[in-house]
This record gives sequence, structure tokens and C-alpha cells, in this order.
Amino acid sequence: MSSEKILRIAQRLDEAARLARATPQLTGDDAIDLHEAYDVQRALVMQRISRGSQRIGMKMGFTSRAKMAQMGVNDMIWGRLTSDMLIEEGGELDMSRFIHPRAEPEICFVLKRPLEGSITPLQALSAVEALAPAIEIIDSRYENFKFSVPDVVADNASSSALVVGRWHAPDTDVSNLGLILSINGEPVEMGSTAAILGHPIRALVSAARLVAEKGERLEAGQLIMAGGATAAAALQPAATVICEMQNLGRVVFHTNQTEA
Ligand code: OOG
Ligand code: MG
Repeated sequence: MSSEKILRIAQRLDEAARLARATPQLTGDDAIDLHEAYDVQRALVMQRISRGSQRIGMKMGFTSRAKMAQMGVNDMIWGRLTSDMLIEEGGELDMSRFIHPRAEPEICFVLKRPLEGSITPLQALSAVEALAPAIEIIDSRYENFKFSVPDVVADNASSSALVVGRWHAPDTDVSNLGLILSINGEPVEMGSTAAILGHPIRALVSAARLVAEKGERLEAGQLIMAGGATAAAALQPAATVICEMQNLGRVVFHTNQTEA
């Protein structure tokens, strides 16, 4: 594919994100395959970095049945996280920056050593500095939150913001922790960290393998989001969103008064 086409699509998606205005799915001249989609994603994230954002890690997508079923997708994907996406725990999300944001409960790992290629869960764990309960805020840049797998990969796996809770020791058992996502005091999603590939550490194993396919590695200091354990919940203005995880504590953020 021509680099001109990659740049054109990256610019289209970058603009949709910056203006918080949905764009149609990639069809016709802008239709792409999965390989091209990751090229678009890289170009898109480079544009953010050229505006002053820093790369802070990566996220896994569709690591649970609940997420795959909600979006009608069967393949794991990944995206790049940048510093502009970080929301302070207990902080406020400016809804005017988003199109149709949704929140989902996740586990976040921070690495103390790089990880690369084909590794075992034990090797993955030995590179973890700490882990935390987290909420990812996703916001597809496509109309009606509808996409094919290449579409969503090009759109940096819908990533838009993340809130990370208190850090815990890497040997904390996160294999099967109950969790509740609630909005304004109402439980909206319930599940277990076991929904993430049977054990969230497997998301880290997959992350190392998938980035290696693109010639990258996971770096020390990077945050790795393991993927949503439940379906994602739509966000409204003036809401308090809490994810409570067994043994790990709660993660909170608020949405402001503005409409998305
Ligand atoms: C794509 C991103 C998927 C997850 O945790 O599974 C994802 C989407 O659902 O829009 O972040
Ligand atoms: Mg996610």
C-alpha cells in the first residue's frame, strides 16, 4: 500500500479524534487489510507524538469473550498508549473530547524489564514491577461504534483514556478476582479477572508476542493494559464511575457536565 494512503487514513482518524467527530468505516479507496491497519496505527500515533505526547505503553483488545461478543469480533488486537490518555485516579474526564465513550474494567501491569517475542507466563511475571486495577475509556472514531478488525486496529484499538488505581506487588494473585463496574452507584457490569484469557498474565504474554510481530518490544517502565474483563459501559455526563476489584481496591473517575 502506498505511504500516501496510510497517511491519508491516519490523518482522517486523527482528525476524527481531535475534533471528537465520528467518521465512516474504512471502505472503498480507504479499505485496508490487517497488515496495513497496523501501519496506519503507527502513523496515527506518530502524529500524536509529534504534537508532544509520549509513548507510555500498549493495550490489548478483545482478550475476553465478553468484549468479543459485545463487538462481534474474534481476534485479539493491540494499540499504543500515549501520555495524553492518562486520567488521574479520582479525576475528571472531559466528555467534550470524546464521541461516544465507554468504560471497561481492566488490569494494568507496569514493567521493570523489557519483554519480547515468545515467552512463558512465568517469564512475563518476572518482568512485572507492579500491577493495578484500572479502567480503560474507549471511544471508537467510527460512526455508531461499528468497525471491522482492520478498522479498529487502524483507529489505535479505540484507545482514548485510562485511569490506573493503586499499585500492588507483582506476585499478587489476580487469576480470579471478582469485580464490579458501577456508574452513579448502580452496578452496570460484573465479572472476574479470569475472563481475561483465563488469567490476565496471558494478556502480557500475548502482548510481547504481538508487538514482536511488528518489530517492537515491551519496554521497562511501560504500562500494559490487559483488556476488558466485561463488556464496556456507555458513559454519560456528570457521572461517577467506580471499578471495585476484590483484594485490589477501587478505581474512580468522574465525567464532567459536557455532552460527548
Ligand atoms: C476495541 C478495543 C477493545 C478491550 O479491552 O477489549 C478493548 C473496542 O472495543 O472498541 O479495549
Ligand atoms: Mg480495553
